[in-house]
Amino acid sequence: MRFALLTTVVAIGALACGKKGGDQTQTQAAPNAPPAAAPSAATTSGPVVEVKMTGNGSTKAAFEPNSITIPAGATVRFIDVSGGPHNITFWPDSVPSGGAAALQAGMKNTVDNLSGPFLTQPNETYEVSFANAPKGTYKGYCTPHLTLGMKIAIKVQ
Ligand SMILES: [Cu+2]
Repeated sequence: MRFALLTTVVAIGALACGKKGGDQTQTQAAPNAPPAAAPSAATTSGPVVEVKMTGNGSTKAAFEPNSITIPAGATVRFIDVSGGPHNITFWPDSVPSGGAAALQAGMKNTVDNLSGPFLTQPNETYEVSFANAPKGTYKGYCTPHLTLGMKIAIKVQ
């Protein structure tokens, strides 16, 4: 009787182990998922050009530099250095034909048409991908500081 009980316990133990093994196989399959997150890296493919957003919070605000030339497919990284909140908004009628659609695809979390989110934290960044953006000049401004002349011209070569 005692032996019979032991055998049963061992049998259940073996069953449990078998089940665990099956789970491990499933868990091992999971690491195949991370590569799916890779496409997010594609948004920053190509060269990255940095532009600082500066100001003193009242009378001065600027993109530095306020005129840049970038190669086709580049990404512009805007950095909130001081005097925020800042953002980047493009005048839809200032961009080359087809440029608005390219910017819409290259701008995340927009708050309005071709208008990026407001950066409030020091060193907070916002990237605009010019992937597939036609050559030409894209004119933009910072919504809170347009009256202070915070504008930028980005020329895509
Ligand atoms: Cu600003």
